Amino acid sequence: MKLYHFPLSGHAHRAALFLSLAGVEHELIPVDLAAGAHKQPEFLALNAFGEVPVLDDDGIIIADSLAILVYVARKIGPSHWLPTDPATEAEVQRFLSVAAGKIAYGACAARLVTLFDAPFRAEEVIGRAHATLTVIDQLLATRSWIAGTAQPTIADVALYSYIERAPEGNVDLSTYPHVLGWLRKIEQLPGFVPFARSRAGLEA
Ligand SMILES: N[C@@H](CCC(=O)N[C@@H](CS)C(=O)NCC(=O)O)C(=O)O
Repeated sequence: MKLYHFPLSGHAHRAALFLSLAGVEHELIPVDLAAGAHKQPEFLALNAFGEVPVLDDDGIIIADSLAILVYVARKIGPSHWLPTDPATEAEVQRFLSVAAGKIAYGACAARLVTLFDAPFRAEEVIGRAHATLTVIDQLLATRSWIAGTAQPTIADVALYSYIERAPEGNVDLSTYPHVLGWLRKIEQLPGFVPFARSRAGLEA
Protein backbone atom coordinates (compact mmCIF):
# COMPACT_ATOMS: atom_id res chain seq x y z
CA MET A 1 0.00 0.00 0.00
CA LYS A 2 1.08 3.62 -0.52
CA LEU A 3 0.45 6.25 2.12
CA TYR A 4 0.54 9.92 1.12
CA HIS A 5 2.17 11.42 4.15
CA PHE A 6 3.63 14.50 5.83
CA PRO A 7 5.99 13.87 8.76
CA LEU A 8 4.70 16.67 11.02
CA SER A 9 1.06 15.63 10.59
CA GLY A 10 -0.40 13.63 13.47
CA HIS A 11 -3.22 12.52 11.17
CA ALA A 12 -0.63 11.06 8.79
CA HIS A 13 1.31 9.60 11.72
CA ARG A 14 -1.70 7.71 13.08
CA ALA A 15 -2.22 6.08 9.67
CA ALA A 16 1.48 5.22 9.26
CA LEU A 17 1.61 3.95 12.86
CA PHE A 18 -1.30 1.60 12.32
CA LEU A 19 0.04 0.24 9.04
CA SER A 20 3.26 -0.56 10.89
CA LEU A 21 1.56 -2.01 14.01
CA ALA A 22 -0.66 -4.16 11.79
CA GLY A 23 2.39 -5.40 9.89
CA VAL A 24 1.11 -4.15 6.53
CA GLU A 25 3.85 -3.52 3.98
CA HIS A 26 3.64 0.07 2.81
CA GLU A 27 5.53 2.93 1.22
CA LEU A 28 5.36 6.49 2.54
CA ILE A 29 4.89 9.04 -0.27
CA PRO A 30 5.85 12.52 0.97
CA VAL A 31 3.43 15.36 0.15
CA ASP A 32 5.05 18.80 0.33
CA LEU A 33 2.37 20.73 2.23
CA ALA A 34 4.63 23.79 2.50
CA ALA A 35 4.77 23.96 -1.31
CA GLY A 36 1.00 23.43 -1.59
CA ALA A 37 1.30 20.03 -3.29
CA HIS A 38 -1.91 18.93 -1.53
CA LYS A 39 -3.92 21.60 -3.37
CA GLN A 40 -2.71 20.58 -6.85
CA PRO A 41 -5.17 18.80 -9.18
CA GLU A 42 -3.21 15.54 -9.01
CA PHE A 43 -3.58 15.32 -5.22
CA LEU A 44 -7.14 16.73 -5.19
CA ALA A 45 -8.10 13.83 -7.45
CA LEU A 46 -7.16 11.55 -4.54
CA ASN A 47 -8.75 13.66 -1.80
CA ALA A 48 -11.02 16.53 -2.79
CA PHE A 49 -10.49 18.02 0.71
CA GLY A 50 -6.80 18.45 -0.12
CA GLU A 51 -5.52 16.85 3.11
CA VAL A 52 -3.10 14.12 4.06
CA PRO A 53 -3.16 11.23 4.75
CA VAL A 54 -4.48 9.29 1.77
CA LEU A 55 -4.04 5.55 1.30
CA ASP A 56 -3.70 3.91 -2.09
CA ASP A 57 -4.27 0.16 -1.89
CA ASP A 58 -3.62 -0.95 -5.43
CA GLY A 59 -5.97 1.69 -6.84
CA ILE A 60 -8.47 1.68 -3.95
CA ILE A 61 -8.17 5.21 -2.58
CA ILE A 62 -9.00 5.86 1.06
CA ALA A 63 -8.83 9.46 2.28
CA ASP A 64 -9.03 10.44 5.97
CA SER A 65 -6.87 9.00 8.74
CA LEU A 66 -9.71 7.35 10.65
CA ALA A 67 -11.20 5.86 7.48
CA ILE A 68 -7.73 4.44 6.79
CA LEU A 69 -7.59 2.82 10.26
CA VAL A 70 -11.00 1.18 9.71
CA TYR A 71 -10.11 0.06 6.17
CA VAL A 72 -6.77 -1.46 7.16
CA ALA A 73 -8.26 -3.13 10.25
CA ARG A 74 -10.95 -4.76 8.10
CA LYS A 75 -8.48 -5.59 5.32
CA ILE A 76 -6.17 -7.59 7.61
CA GLY A 77 -9.11 -9.72 8.78
CA PRO A 78 -10.50 -10.34 12.28
CA SER A 79 -8.21 -9.02 14.98
CA HIS A 80 -8.20 -7.21 18.31
CA TRP A 81 -7.68 -3.92 16.46
CA LEU A 82 -11.38 -3.58 15.49
CA PRO A 83 -13.64 -5.96 17.43
CA THR A 84 -16.97 -6.88 15.84
CA ASP A 85 -19.02 -7.30 19.03
CA PRO A 86 -21.55 -4.45 18.63
CA ALA A 87 -21.02 -2.79 22.01
CA THR A 88 -17.22 -2.98 21.77
CA GLU A 89 -17.16 -1.73 18.20
CA ALA A 90 -19.38 1.17 19.26
CA GLU A 91 -16.97 1.97 22.09
CA VAL A 92 -14.10 2.01 19.58
CA GLN A 93 -16.14 4.34 17.35
CA ARG A 94 -16.83 6.58 20.35
CA PHE A 95 -13.10 7.28 20.68
CA LEU A 96 -12.58 7.68 16.94
CA SER A 97 -15.10 10.50 17.32
CA VAL A 98 -13.06 11.91 20.21
CA ALA A 99 -10.01 11.87 17.93
CA ALA A 100 -11.90 13.66 15.13
CA GLY A 101 -13.54 16.17 17.48
CA LYS A 102 -12.20 16.98 20.94
CA ILE A 103 -8.60 16.07 20.06
CA ALA A 104 -8.62 17.76 16.64
CA TYR A 105 -10.00 20.98 18.14
CA GLY A 106 -7.97 20.64 21.35
CA ALA A 107 -4.47 19.13 21.52
CA CYS A 108 -4.03 19.09 17.72
CA ALA A 109 -5.15 22.71 17.29
CA ALA A 110 -2.93 23.85 20.19
CA ARG A 111 0.08 22.34 18.42
CA LEU A 112 -0.91 24.01 15.13
CA VAL A 113 -0.73 27.36 16.94
CA THR A 114 2.90 26.88 18.05
CA LEU A 115 4.16 25.02 14.96
CA PHE A 116 2.35 26.81 12.14
CA ASP A 117 0.96 29.98 13.73
CA ALA A 118 -2.60 28.72 13.12
CA PRO A 119 -5.30 31.28 13.90
CA PHE A 120 -6.84 29.53 16.93
CA ARG A 121 -7.17 31.08 20.38
CA ALA A 122 -4.45 29.25 22.33
CA GLU A 123 -6.25 29.57 25.67
CA GLU A 124 -9.42 28.03 24.25
CA VAL A 125 -7.81 25.06 22.49
CA ILE A 126 -5.41 24.33 25.38
CA GLY A 127 -8.42 24.41 27.74
CA ARG A 128 -10.27 21.96 25.50
CA ALA A 129 -7.21 19.70 25.41
CA HIS A 130 -7.06 19.59 29.22
CA ALA A 131 -10.81 18.95 29.58
CA THR A 132 -10.46 15.97 27.21
CA LEU A 133 -7.28 14.66 28.84
CA THR A 134 -8.90 14.82 32.28
CA VAL A 135 -11.67 12.48 31.16
CA ILE A 136 -9.30 10.17 29.26
CA ASP A 137 -7.01 9.98 32.30
CA GLN A 138 -9.96 9.04 34.54
CA LEU A 139 -11.03 6.33 32.09
CA LEU A 140 -7.51 4.94 31.78
CA ALA A 141 -7.35 4.60 35.57
CA THR A 142 -9.62 1.56 35.19
CA ARG A 143 -8.97 0.49 31.58
CA SER A 144 -5.79 -0.91 30.04
CA TRP A 145 -6.82 0.38 26.62
CA ILE A 146 -9.16 3.23 25.86
CA ALA A 147 -12.10 1.18 24.54
CA GLY A 148 -12.01 -1.06 27.63
CA THR A 149 -10.64 -4.05 25.71
CA ALA A 150 -7.93 -6.48 26.83
CA GLN A 151 -5.80 -5.62 23.80
CA PRO A 152 -5.26 -2.36 21.91
CA THR A 153 -7.72 -1.18 19.26
CA ILE A 154 -7.60 1.40 16.51
CA ALA A 155 -9.09 3.83 19.05
CA ASP A 156 -5.77 3.78 20.94
CA VAL A 157 -3.90 4.37 17.68
CA ALA A 158 -6.26 7.22 16.72
CA LEU A 159 -5.65 9.05 19.99
CA TYR A 160 -1.92 8.45 20.38
CA SER A 161 -0.15 10.94 18.06
CA TYR A 162 -1.70 14.25 19.09
CA ILE A 163 -1.81 13.34 22.77
CA GLU A 164 1.84 12.29 22.79
CA ARG A 165 2.99 15.50 21.05
CA ALA A 166 0.55 17.74 23.00
CA PRO A 167 3.41 19.42 24.94
CA GLU A 168 4.51 20.98 21.63
CA GLY A 169 1.23 22.92 21.86
CA ASN A 170 1.87 23.97 25.47
CA VAL A 171 -0.36 21.22 26.85
CA ASP A 172 1.40 19.81 29.92
CA LEU A 173 0.82 16.06 30.32
CA SER A 174 2.56 15.71 33.69
CA THR A 175 -0.68 15.65 35.71
CA TYR A 176 -2.10 12.73 33.72
CA PRO A 177 -0.31 9.63 35.07
CA HIS A 178 -2.66 7.13 33.44
CA VAL A 179 -2.34 8.84 30.06
CA LEU A 180 1.46 8.79 30.40
CA GLY A 181 1.43 5.07 31.26
CA TRP A 182 -0.85 4.32 28.30
CA LEU A 183 1.41 6.27 25.90
CA ARG A 184 4.42 4.24 27.04
CA LYS A 185 2.47 0.96 26.56
CA ILE A 186 1.62 1.93 22.96
CA GLU A 187 5.30 2.71 22.35
CA GLN A 188 6.19 -0.82 23.44
CA LEU A 189 3.89 -2.51 20.90
CA PRO A 190 5.69 -4.46 18.16
CA GLY A 191 5.94 -2.32 15.02
CA PHE A 192 5.62 1.00 16.86
CA VAL A 193 7.02 3.97 14.91
CA PRO A 194 7.47 7.36 16.64
CA PHE A 195 5.90 10.67 15.60
CA ALA A 196 8.48 13.30 14.58
CA ARG A 197 9.42 15.68 17.40
CA SER A 198 9.48 19.45 17.00
CA ARG A 199 11.07 22.07 19.22
CA ALA A 200 7.90 23.98 20.03
CA GLY A 201 5.81 24.91 23.06
CA LEU A 202 6.92 23.07 26.19
CA GLU A 203 9.43 21.11 24.08
CA ALA A 204 11.25 24.23 22.83
N1 LIG B 1 -10.09 14.46 8.83
C1 LIG B 1 -8.81 14.39 8.20
C2 LIG B 1 -7.99 15.59 8.62
C3 LIG B 1 -6.62 15.57 7.97
C4 LIG B 1 -5.87 16.87 8.16
O1 LIG B 1 -6.33 17.80 8.82
N2 LIG B 1 -4.69 16.91 7.54
C5 LIG B 1 -3.89 18.10 7.59
C6 LIG B 1 -2.49 17.77 8.08
S1 LIG B 1 -2.51 17.34 9.79
C7 LIG B 1 -3.75 18.68 6.20
O2 LIG B 1 -3.51 17.97 5.25
N3 LIG B 1 -3.90 19.98 6.10
C8 LIG B 1 -3.68 20.69 4.88
C9 LIG B 1 -4.71 21.76 4.65
O3 LIG B 1 -5.81 21.66 5.22
O4 LIG B 1 -4.40 22.65 3.89
C10 LIG B 1 -8.11 13.08 8.58
O5 LIG B 1 -8.42 12.53 9.65
O6 LIG B 1 -7.29 12.59 7.80
